[in-house]
Amino acid sequence: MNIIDGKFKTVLTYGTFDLLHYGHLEILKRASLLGNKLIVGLSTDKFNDIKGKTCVLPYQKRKELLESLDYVGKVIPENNWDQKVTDIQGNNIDIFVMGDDWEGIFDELKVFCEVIYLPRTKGISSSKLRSILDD
Ligand code: C2G
Repeated sequence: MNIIDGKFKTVLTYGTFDLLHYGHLEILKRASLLGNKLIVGLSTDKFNDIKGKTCVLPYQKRKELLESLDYVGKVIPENNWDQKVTDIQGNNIDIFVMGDDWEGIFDELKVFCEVIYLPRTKGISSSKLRSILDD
């Protein structure tokens, strides 16, 4: 139970989480501490194409890595931009969390749940890691 108001709180976040790194761990850990269960909407390979994101690791591998983290309660596929409300209602989400590079983008979700943007971890990104791998 959540020690503040005794209510079990479920947190939701989304991302590609390619080449899982400490910036991802930071936001996932902090998101998980906002509630009792963290659900991660993981962008599928097809949705990454739509997002225009190249990925080193396929969905299954990225999912496996996320599921190995104690503070990740469940991983669901993110297939499109428009599934968030359905996911929030379908999973009884109390808090929606994203890094502040998304500040304001998802404010319309405040109708359905709390929306919190957490500071992005500086100095690390999947694209930076990909460029090192490509050298
Ligand atoms: N992140 C972070 N610090 C970094 C890198 C990423 O806090 N150094 C956060 C991002 O702000 C995001 C999450 O980690 O909240 C996942 O980042 P990405 O895998 O890059 O996902 P993104 O492309 O932002 O996809 O519908 C939402 C999208 O699926 C989000």
